[in-house]
Amino acid sequence: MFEKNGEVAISRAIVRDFSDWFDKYIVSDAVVVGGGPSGLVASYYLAKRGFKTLLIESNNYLGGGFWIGGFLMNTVTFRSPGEEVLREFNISFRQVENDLFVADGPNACSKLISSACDAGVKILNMVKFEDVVLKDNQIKGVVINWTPVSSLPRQITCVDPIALECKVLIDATGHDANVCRSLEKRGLLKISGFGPMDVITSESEIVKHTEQVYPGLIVTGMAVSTVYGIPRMGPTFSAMLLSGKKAAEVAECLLVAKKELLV
Ligand code: 48F
Repeated sequence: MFEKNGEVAISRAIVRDFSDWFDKYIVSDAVVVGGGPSGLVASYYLAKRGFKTLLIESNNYLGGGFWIGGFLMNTVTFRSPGEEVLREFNISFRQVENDLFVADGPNACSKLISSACDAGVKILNMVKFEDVVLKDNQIKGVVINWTPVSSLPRQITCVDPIALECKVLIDATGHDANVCRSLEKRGLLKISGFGPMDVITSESEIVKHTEQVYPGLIVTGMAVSTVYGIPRMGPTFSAMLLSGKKAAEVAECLLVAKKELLV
């Protein structure tokens, strides 16, 4: 029934294909850290606009907190104008009251993942952002390692990380803001910590403050609330989608400006 390709051919196919594409992405236009809703949307728009985009996710699965809404119930909610982005990603949704919409988490999340892949985003899952590469007060790349390395006892995991180069880096690591934290611990960035829940304030402020926080570093999604002390918002997602979209626009402006400088 099946052709005769054996174990060696299969191992070789994996090693060659992975090494081939990974080699090409040792230098990228944009690296997005975190594959939750904001990171998926940001990387989708960047790849769609023709930028070489690498997404790094520490979990095996992508999607972050977008599979499940609040209280382990997988209905996800969106306040207007988030439905515009749902339409762009072909995600089906239902109106529950004026300007409030719901969708099924698994459907919405898988559509974001699939759209990002189809747009050409390359993905390193099970890979953890550890640190930035920083030269002349400018972000130049990321230091990464396989996720299991950090989960095993130190005596058997003295494994050095490797570094990748990028022109623009996006922190989409959610509440932890792990990329921004790596600057904070060197005294290069101030982080306020997110405030108590207030969805009406939170969503607008997060989109408004989706911006470059350090030369070459843009912050998006809930990481914005952590950096700027903005209230948390709980299980609603329009700001995640619109913040991801804005992060891609900000990144595009930086990438175009950098390209013009080189000409
Ligand atoms: O938490 P997450 O979904 O972030 P987001 O895009 O969306 C937040 C909402 O899900 C929700 C909310 C608002 O609706 O309150 O929480 O801002 O996804 C963050 C992703 O980043 C990954 C993490 O595994 C998750 O998938 N991540 C975190 N730290 C690292 C990382 C790291 N050091 N390296 C790689 N990935």
